[in-house]
Amino acid sequence: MRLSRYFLPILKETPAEAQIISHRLMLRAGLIKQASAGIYSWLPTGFKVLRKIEDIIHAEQIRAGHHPMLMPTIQSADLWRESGRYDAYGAEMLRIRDRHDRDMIYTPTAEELITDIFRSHVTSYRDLPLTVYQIQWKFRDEMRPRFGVMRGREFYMKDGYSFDLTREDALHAYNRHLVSYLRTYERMGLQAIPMRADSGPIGGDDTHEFLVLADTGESEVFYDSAITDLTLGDRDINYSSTGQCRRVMEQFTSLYARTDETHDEALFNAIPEERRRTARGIEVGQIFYFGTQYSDALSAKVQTSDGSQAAVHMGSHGIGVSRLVGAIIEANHDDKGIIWPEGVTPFHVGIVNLKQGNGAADATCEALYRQLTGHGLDPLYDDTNEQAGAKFATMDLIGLPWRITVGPRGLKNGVVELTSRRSGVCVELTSADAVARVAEIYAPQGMEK
Ligand code: P5A
Repeated sequence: MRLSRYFLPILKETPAEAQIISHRLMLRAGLIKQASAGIYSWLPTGFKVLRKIEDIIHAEQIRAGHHPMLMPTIQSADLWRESGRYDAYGAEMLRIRDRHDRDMIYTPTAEELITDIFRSHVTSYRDLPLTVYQIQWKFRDEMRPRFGVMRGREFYMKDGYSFDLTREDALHAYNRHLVSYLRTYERMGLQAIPMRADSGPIGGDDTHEFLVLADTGESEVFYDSAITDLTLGDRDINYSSTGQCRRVMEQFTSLYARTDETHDEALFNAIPEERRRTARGIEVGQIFYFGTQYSDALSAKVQTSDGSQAAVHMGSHGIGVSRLVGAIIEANHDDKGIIWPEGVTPFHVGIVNLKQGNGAADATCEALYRQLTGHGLDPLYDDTNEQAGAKFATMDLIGLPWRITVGPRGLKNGVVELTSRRSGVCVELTSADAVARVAEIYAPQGMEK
């Protein structure tokens, strides 16, 4: 993309209404614009990041054997009355009346609708296990929408639903989700710690939240510092292996890590003092096992091998897709702006032309642009007539992980500069080597897809 043709509405001033850094940076870098309280438009650069996050989620869900689908945002109140949640959900649920005076709702979650689809089509234990998911907008009329996309009213969520014949199978689905979520967050450059949590209005016995540590997080968390040493890395996971998923799950959940809702002072104090940590965290996902709560209420049964009818065991699993954009920025920024992890960056590399209109500089930038694009990369070329300082400030603010700087002085020696946004380290190399280096940096991600 050429910046002169792009829509990147950068704000010079820090918006007064934004209280936390990610919200400020999202507004300043032209990622979002508030439409009304807790409701945002996603401008082109923000939308690119959102799509990158979605792509990672889809890839990891499909790898775990789950099927993508899509359900409507507006639903009839009838199913919610059947489950008992129409009244129970309270003021957070946006209730709408259509022209025929029928009660409708804007979906805050979709357990009811998916259970209705399930009971209409699945009648035999032979069709189990089954896990489907969607990435769809949700609405919760939060009392205090705040911190930008972190606590929105309209927000984008991955919501998955699993159906199993037995509790044992359902627990495998739970563990499989826990493991696949760890990989999903790691690919976004985040460490999200699974913590035992409270189930709230979703219900259920077993639930873990995934928290990214950040000072601005809304939850208070208590954990054993040893947990932050754990990573999945490039461990090969066989998602159909009950034993392997359980072992990884146990490894990541055996150390103490809880939110304030489930915190147990006595257990916490049993951790060696030097490893006890109290911090704040952003909840970027939550998984639930709730047994037959919804299948009993909505009569979702299958025929078992002995011919009897059994209510299915269910779980649901959520990732806060739009919230993740804010969470990633909270965890990756400095005083100049955002520092995108490579997995979610809106553009792979920025090209800064220090002297627009200089023949050699223009020609080198054009060639770089062509060659990077030829490698399947997505560069952002600042071809505007701004001063060098302003161009650097823009690149630093929008946070592309790599920048190639081209100027007449360097070109006299046959070199351009390649700079890492994160470390600030800058190397001089030929433009061909710069292209090869950037292509190499992104190669492993290309292969994962
Ligand atoms: C799981 C999927 C559920 O709704 N039902 C379907 C279950 N879980 S949850 O924990 O309530 O939400 C899942 C994730 O969505 C994000 N989230 C939000 N993001 C932005 N603004 C909000 N108001 C908001 N509410 C929830 C969180 O990341 C949460 O973990």
